[in-house]
Amino acid sequence: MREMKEFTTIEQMEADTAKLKEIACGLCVETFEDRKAAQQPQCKFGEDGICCRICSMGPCRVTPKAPYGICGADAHAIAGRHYLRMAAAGSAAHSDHAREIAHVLHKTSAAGPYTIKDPGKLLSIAAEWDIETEGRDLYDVAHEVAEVGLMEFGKPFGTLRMLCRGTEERQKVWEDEQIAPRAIDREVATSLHMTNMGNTADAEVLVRQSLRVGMADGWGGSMIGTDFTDILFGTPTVRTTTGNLGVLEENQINIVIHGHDPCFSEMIVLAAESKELIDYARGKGAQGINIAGLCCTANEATMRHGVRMAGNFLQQENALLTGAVEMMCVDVQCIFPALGRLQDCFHTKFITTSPICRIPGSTYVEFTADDAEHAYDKAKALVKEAIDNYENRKRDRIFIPTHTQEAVVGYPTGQIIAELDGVTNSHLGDDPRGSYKPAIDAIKAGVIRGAVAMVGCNNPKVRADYSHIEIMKELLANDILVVGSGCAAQAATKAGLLRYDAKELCGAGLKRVCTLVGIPPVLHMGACVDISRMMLLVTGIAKNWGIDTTQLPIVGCAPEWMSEKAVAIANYVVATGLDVYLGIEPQVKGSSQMMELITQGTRAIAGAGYVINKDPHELVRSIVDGIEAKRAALGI
Ligand code: SF4
Ligand code: MSK
Repeated sequence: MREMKEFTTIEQMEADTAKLKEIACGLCVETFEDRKAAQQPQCKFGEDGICCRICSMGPCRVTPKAPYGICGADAHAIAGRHYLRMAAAGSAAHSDHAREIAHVLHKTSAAGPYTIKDPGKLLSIAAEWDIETEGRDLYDVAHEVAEVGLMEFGKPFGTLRMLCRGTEERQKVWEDEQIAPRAIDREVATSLHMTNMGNTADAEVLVRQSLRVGMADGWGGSMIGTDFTDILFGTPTVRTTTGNLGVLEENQINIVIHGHDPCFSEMIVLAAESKELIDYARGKGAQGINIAGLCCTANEATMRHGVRMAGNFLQQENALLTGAVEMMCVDVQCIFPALGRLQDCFHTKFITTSPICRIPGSTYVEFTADDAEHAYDKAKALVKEAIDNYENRKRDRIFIPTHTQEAVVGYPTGQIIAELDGVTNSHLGDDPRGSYKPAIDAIKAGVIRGAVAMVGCNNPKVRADYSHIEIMKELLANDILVVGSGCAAQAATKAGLLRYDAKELCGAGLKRVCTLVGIPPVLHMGACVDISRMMLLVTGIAKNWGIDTTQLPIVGCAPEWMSEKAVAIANYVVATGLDVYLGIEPQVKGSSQMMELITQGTRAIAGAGYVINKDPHELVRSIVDGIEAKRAALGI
């Protein structure tokens, strides 16, 4: 019998990080741990969300002695305004990423370099949006779909088109509660306007707008981003890859792609596959070109090309510290400015590519949709530059950790349902998969007790990846299926939880499902923007069950979140009717009213709210209890 490969423990990951940290110390360069230490104690007013610098009469800090800012704003208004600004900034980030993808879609042509990889998805969105397709050139249709998508950002009237994908009950909630988003940009601008000096000071109204601007992300920007990315680069399919820093290769040209927007990294991946450049690399003494990913660009590229994943958010400095990276090529979001200084100690070329993300110390090679026709040539030039840089490696400074894990990735919504449908239909001669019934039956029967969307980042406030991994393992043991995205999915990758044999960690019911269907118990759904896929998955289950999403034994969990994007996400997940379990407290603790609104108040609006607990073991117990309470309410 084949022996099962060990799972990687958090201690093994930490030992690797400690060795890389020693290298940093030896070179007298700082890492996030040093900077975190230098920031202690972190400002309590900021932590509690009760420092306001929205106008230049401030900054105003709320204390028992001074309970109001100069304008008279109280702690609830100040904390509420900053919370809404976080949600608006997060929504803006995801949505602007999507806008860039829409512009690239608008530049597609049969001549390339950007072509249509999923014409079926293009045609189905065209049909959904009443765009004529009969007898038309595919690229004409693509350009019109892109234009209609772009109108969603700034249209003057109506609400977002994709809201009609929701359950009827949800659509009514969104309409009745006035949280149905209008144009994406309008919700972001309205949020900034509402929080501008001298505007909304009512915390309840600020929380309601947070839900609305979050919805503009999840059912607008992110959903458009995901769908258009699939049209451009293909809807992901299941494939096997490898994860953790050990994917960097001692004898190959290592190019790390990092960020979120896959448009340029797709070209880097294609360029690195060209025979011309592989031969060039061999001519320089390397065995090949190894593309590895960080953060969500890794998630995008792995789902479509099997690109190996070097790690998540807090591993970005570690990747450079291996001394084995010829080039780190970044696009947007979650990129440490520290990389600009760190690269000076190594031969690594740090390349920024987006006007949205300019970092001192980097070399800027601009990529925008306006210049899409030259993207492949630019990518080739960069890959060649990385190859030329191989000879500059400081070989005495190389340390590549050895831990790697296999990972099965690429489960978009349709794939998950088709796989689960395989449980009952696998005996049939043809393959009529796609019914939600087996998935629903498995939940009703209790073979699967429920599901958790594990999402979010790393945050140095807690032990990196510990909460992700501990929570996921305990969920599996309780027969709760996990779908993951973003850095949470990468934590699962590093630990080995995306392997088929991770079913051994499951309770009897989930293990049986994984065995019958042939899936890992943690399903990799993609990047942060792909949480929109999760919203469609729960919506599909609810519709086919004949209930609303808020009744499902399905919740979201972000135990190590840090980004403003996570605030936007948490808001749209709650607005979709799913409770969100957080391991990091939102910065509103200084306002009892805000704490009550985000944990209880939203339940009256959307039927869901936050549960916050810094202890991962207590948090997972409350998730299990929450799921069991939903089951009891359904009588299953
Ligand atoms: Fe102070 Fe009010 Fe200005 Fe905020 S808006 S800085 S509380 S005066
Ligand atoms: S990369 S937003 S640290 S998930 Fe999407 Fe990871 Fe969070 Fe960035």
